Amino acid sequence: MQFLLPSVAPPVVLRRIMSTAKKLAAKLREFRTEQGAEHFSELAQRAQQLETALLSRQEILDNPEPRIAFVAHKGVGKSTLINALAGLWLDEAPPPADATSRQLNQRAILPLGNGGTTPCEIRVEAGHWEVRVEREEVDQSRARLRQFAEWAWHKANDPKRQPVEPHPPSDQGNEEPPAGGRPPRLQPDIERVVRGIAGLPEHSVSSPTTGASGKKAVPPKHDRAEELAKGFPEKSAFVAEIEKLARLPERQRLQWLPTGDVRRWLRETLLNLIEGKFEDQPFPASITIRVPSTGVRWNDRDVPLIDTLGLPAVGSGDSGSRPLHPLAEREDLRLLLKSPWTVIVVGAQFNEPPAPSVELLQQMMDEAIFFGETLEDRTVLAIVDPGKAGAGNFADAETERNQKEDRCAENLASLGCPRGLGHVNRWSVDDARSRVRCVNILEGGCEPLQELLQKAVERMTSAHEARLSLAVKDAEDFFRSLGDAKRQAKRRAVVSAFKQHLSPVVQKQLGKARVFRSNLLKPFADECRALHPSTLRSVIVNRGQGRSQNAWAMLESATTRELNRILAPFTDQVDNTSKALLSDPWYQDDDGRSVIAEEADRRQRTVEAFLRIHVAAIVESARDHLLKDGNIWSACDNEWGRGIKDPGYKERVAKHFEQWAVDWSPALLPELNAAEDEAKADDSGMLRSLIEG
Ligand SMILES: Nc1nc2c(ncn2[C@@H]2O[C@H](COP(=O)(O)OP(=O)(O)O)[C@@H](O)[C@H]2O)c(=O)[nH]1
Ligand SMILES: [Mg+2]
Repeated sequence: MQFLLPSVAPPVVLRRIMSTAKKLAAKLREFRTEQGAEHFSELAQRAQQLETALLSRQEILDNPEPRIAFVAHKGVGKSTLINALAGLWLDEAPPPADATSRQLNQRAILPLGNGGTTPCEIRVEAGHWEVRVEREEVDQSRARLRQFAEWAWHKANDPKRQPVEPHPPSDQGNEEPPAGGRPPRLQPDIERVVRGIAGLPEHSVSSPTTGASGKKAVPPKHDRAEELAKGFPEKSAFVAEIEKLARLPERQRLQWLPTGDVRRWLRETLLNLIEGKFEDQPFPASITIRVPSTGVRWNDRDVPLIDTLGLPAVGSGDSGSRPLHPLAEREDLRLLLKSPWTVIVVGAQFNEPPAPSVELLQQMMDEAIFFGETLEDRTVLAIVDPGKAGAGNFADAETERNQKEDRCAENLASLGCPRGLGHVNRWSVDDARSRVRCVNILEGGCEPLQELLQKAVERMTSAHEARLSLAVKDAEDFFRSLGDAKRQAKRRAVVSAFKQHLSPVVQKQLGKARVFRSNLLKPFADECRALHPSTLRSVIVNRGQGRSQNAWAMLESATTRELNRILAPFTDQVDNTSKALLSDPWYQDDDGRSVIAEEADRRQRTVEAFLRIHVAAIVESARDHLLKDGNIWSACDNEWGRGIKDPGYKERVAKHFEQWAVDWSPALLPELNAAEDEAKADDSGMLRSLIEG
């Protein structure tokens, strides 16, 4: 059954935002599914988040179905407020300001007060007078019948067995009876329907005669269910009998239309429904009534009001204790309150507001993530004043109401709203104050309440619009900075590819470099050994002065060759890595090419810096060896005797070697410092390890 408001055409500005949002969402989708998206998974993930935000907020605004749910413990006054808003009085005019609760209840169309608590939620919508019932799942109704039958059978036939009473207030009537105990009793509102449907009503429940005091009706002397049960020695036979009496399959009626005085007709119909009196009624899962107006308007329409199934009454059972998590077993309420178009009116009693709903507020705020990002924008607090204001130590009623509102506002602010979504700015007491109203419906409280609710619907709508605008802005920012972000993603990918490809080469060549440094003259010695003795002799005899094949030329070419052998693999690997990356289509644009070129260049410079440092070290150390280490020369000395002993010869070789280093790597010394700085800044640690190694 659909009783939703038709979609309301949004104003021009909103329409523009919504069409922008649609385009952006499509663009984001395209972006994250485009070719090469695997290369920037972080960006794609961000795009996905932005798309989800856009789509979900858009969807909310595409289907505006505002409604106002009244949530409170039983007897706080939900139904009374709704009855007053929608003007549901038997004689149209509200009762006089000095009416007692009893008079009020007798004139209200909605069942109020003790005995008027309903077994399901009641929705009030604008339209032609009508009552509709949404039926409960048959299995659920059957389970309720069975529980009732078992309870009544035990009460009649097994009175000595300890009853499981008082049952926990959260009990919804579908638990297994504990072993050894009497099955738990159903909640009174539900038992009332079950009895009605089974044709075994308790005589006192049909007339709600008790006032707001919350006192229970006097128990009936003869319980017909109990009497009937006495005739059934077998429990299962009694259960079957109750099921037979209830005739669940025959109960198919879902609609009631007015006859005679519509207002009286509606009141009677509702009372009969909640007492299970109609022969053809199912067990109601929810009741929808249509009346001329709900009293709250938005966009030229009436906003439906929902009277939710009350939370367990407070103080009636175990000395005023309230469950810490009132929504724990109320999936129905959680879903209703989660809906982004539900304005939540939390009801509080006048005595000590926001009690008894403090825990409810706390739980809602604790679970703000579950209830969605606009929870606080949809929540208001109504303090129900049943005519008590001004009776205490206050100058007048107005002062006392104000004081109660302040108290609730402080309480709301102290909950730390808005919660859960990374908000920095919490409500001030003033912010919270605009969401609290103390209402006495008999003393002109109706209009201010309507105003409060209208504002709440507007606040809720603008919150949704603001959130969509925010998502649009985020998506626009994303695309604005996408060029940079993509370039950065490319850079990160390139850097890590180079690092990955170079590090094995670094490890290997580092080993070679160490070996070389520990035995600098080995290449030279190898070179000498490769020469024919007569050639070697001529090299030495020329005393290092000839143009070719003299000793220092050999030393230098051997060192150069060794250095190249160590360094070439670095350079090759830098080239290979560049080529490999460039073969990937993702890098085949200006950005990609320049990022790779930059990184290759940076790596090449790292290698060169290493080279310079290494050469400097080699020269210094080789020079020492050449000058001081007699062993190097002693073989030559022994063999040829001449010239080698001349100290000037060694000096010339050493000097020449130094000059070689300068030629090989110009401006060696200043570069050395720069290379060291570079090493410190090198993120890969390659140069550092090269130097320190
Ligand atoms: N005298 C008086 N009684 C009120 C007023 N508002 C609510 N009540 C009584 O408080 C009780 C609230 O019950 P009800 O609205 O059924 O609470 P619900 O269980 O939350 O729906 C009823 O008996 C009302 O008559 C008021 O302004 N004046
Ligand atoms: Mg009620």
